[in-house]
Amino acid sequence: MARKVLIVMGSDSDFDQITPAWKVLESLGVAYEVTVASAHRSPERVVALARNARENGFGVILAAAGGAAHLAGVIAANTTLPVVAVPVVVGSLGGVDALLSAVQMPGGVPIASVGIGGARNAGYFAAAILAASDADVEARIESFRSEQAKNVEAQDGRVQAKLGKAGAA
Ligand code: RP5
Repeated sequence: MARKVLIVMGSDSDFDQITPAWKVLESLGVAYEVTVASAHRSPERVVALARNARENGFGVILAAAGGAAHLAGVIAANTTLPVVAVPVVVGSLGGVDALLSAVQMPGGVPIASVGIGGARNAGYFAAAILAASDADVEARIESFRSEQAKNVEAQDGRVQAKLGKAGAA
């Protein structure tokens, strides 16, 4: 059975910033579930989600949080599934704190991270992780990439038309 993506946000205030992740997953036909759990406000819930994620059919976990953003690290400490942090823009440091928390994990319990506010790429990355063992998802990613490339060609056509020239390549 196809593996799902678990999307955890540290607070419902993260909702708008993480929404692009599941929009991408929907566009690629990847199953997902979304939940709120906080590493410091509901630590037992975070641990339970992480420990049960594999047997609940998940293949990768996205963890969206701002501030000290220890959510992804705590999840990773409680599962061997791949965990991807999504640093959220919040507070006086504007997401830099969340990014650094994610990419500076001490050795032994790794997490990956997208950029600040990188929910869209988090969706694509989660799909790519599942695509390593799911040919259907891989085919949909290929199809998306092909459409994206066609869109760039169309952009070039418009730019060349503005310049009054034919394309360079
Ligand atoms: C983090 O603290 C959450 O992920 C959120 O990004 C940030 C602020 O949370 P709220 O105070 O808005 O609930 O844990």
